[in-house]
Amino acid sequence: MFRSLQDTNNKKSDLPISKRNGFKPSKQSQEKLLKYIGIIFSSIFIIVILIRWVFNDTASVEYYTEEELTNFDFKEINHEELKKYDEGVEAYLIDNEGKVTIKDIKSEIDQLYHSTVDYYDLNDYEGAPNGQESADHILLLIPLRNAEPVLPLMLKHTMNLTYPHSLIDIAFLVSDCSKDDHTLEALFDYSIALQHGNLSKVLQLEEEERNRKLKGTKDLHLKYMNPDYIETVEKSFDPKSHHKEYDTPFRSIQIFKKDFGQVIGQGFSDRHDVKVQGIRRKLMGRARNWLTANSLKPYHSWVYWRDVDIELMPGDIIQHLMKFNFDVVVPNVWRPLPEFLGNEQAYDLNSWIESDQALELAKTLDEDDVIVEGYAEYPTWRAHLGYVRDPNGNPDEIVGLDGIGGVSILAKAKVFRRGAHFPAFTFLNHAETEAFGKMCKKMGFSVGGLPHYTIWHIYEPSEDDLQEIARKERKKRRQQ
Ligand SMILES: Nc1nc2c(ncn2[C@@H]2O[C@H](COP(=O)(O)OP(=O)(O)OP(=O)(O)O)[C@@H](O)[C@H]2O)c(=O)[nH]1
Ligand SMILES: *[C@@H]1O[C@H](CO)[C@@H](O)[C@H](O)[C@H]1NC(C)=O
Ligand SMILES: *[C@@H]1O[C@H](CO)[C@@H](O)[C@H](O)[C@H]1NC(C)=O
Repeated sequence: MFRSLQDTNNKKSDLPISKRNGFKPSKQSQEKLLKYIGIIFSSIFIIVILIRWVFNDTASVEYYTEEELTNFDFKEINHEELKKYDEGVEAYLIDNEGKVTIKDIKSEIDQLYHSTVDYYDLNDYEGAPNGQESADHILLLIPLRNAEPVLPLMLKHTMNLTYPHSLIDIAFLVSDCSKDDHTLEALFDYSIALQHGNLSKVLQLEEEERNRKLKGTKDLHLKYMNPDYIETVEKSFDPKSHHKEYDTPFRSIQIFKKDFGQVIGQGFSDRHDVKVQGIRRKLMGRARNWLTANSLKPYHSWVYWRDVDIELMPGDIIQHLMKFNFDVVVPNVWRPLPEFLGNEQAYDLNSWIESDQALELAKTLDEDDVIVEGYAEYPTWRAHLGYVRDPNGNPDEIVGLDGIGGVSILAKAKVFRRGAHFPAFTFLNHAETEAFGKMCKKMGFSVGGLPHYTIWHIYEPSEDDLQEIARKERKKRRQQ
């Protein structure tokens, strides 16, 4: 946080920031402190030399030799003892006697923080289509609920991002997890490993341990998936294919916890009942708004939203989505299916182009009713991004959208600064991300989707699918 301006100093500004008028954004506070210490020591040294020169009488003046000056301030430092204050920050406070005050560190940092004045010209953080070259800062936002089992997957994807990690701040929001779920604790431990640069090692050891326990048994449903897809997944997670910044820590990670009272279960069938969709989506909207409001900093140019449960996603997705220079843009989201169900399926039906039929339908509904896609109750006849997909289509093709899904959204930060959000109430008969798309359109922002650029959601077998698989297994056993 103290470094908020470090990487953006080279940006142009409209205001006359120059050495001449002395108006300069402040730098990191600890740096400043060390600088002052340096100045104090050099001043003492110069004064001592001056006094010696003026009086030419060394005996009456107390002074330090050059060697003492360069040595004595570090003599009393107990590095072992100081280590515990070093979780991510260097917190050595040294006074001009060379003494280290440990117990005051917290309050002094607070004082230093309150003594700084930061300046941001918000025109500098508009977001550019070649954001990597202009060193645009990204805020990566991930909401989580009962997500413990998918944390390793999600974090591997995070590390797989080739956008410079030093330009990415990550913020997680953990809400309403059940008693037996340890999302928060696990996320905390993994995040520390991630920032230490050894998360891939930690995950690898965990996997080896699990494989030893389960003796290499795989999930039954994998036998029924398309072998090509399974092979692609295996290749994608092969450590040999990691890019060179894979283990590089991120600029920062923040974890927030807040419960909103989600009463609906996080099981697949619970989540997909039409009656609960409206309530569920509004609660998700609240969660997303809390997350943006707490984590968006003035130096962010882009915000990238990700759900936890993605299985395959190109490492350069941020750069790819950026280059269209849309205010809001989403990829296509599909999921694999067992071969007996047709191999694959459009997953995210929340990204769509509005239709006359749906506008007519909305007129017949109550003001507070929420239309949800993919349910017989609401025949909308909209064009879904999911169904426009051609596997061999041009991944650079973009179409305008009205509603969008939340699995993977890249938006310019200014969209949120201007007040767009994820409605936790019914807005134009929609809620959450679909309402966000509609709201952005109404506010004059460009909203688009890439029909032929696809990321893959994990496949979680439904109760029906599991029963079908069990039936097939029994049949196989009978035939043996
Ligand atoms: N903070 C928070 N996160 C949630 C909540 N419900 C779901 N999530 C997370 O939000 C993301 C989307 O949740 P899903 O349940 O997958 O929502 P969905 O995408 O509409 O449903 P599926 O597409 O079926 O997965 C995931 O990363 C979840 O872990 C919630 O109540 N609070
Ligand atoms: C990861 O790094 C931390 C801090 O350096 C260390 O405590 C931990 O043992 C390391 N874990 C592994 C598996 O290397
Ligand atoms: C990681 O990124 C690479 C390069 O874009 C991609 O081929 C691979 O599929 C990604 N990994 C996963 C697990 O999606």
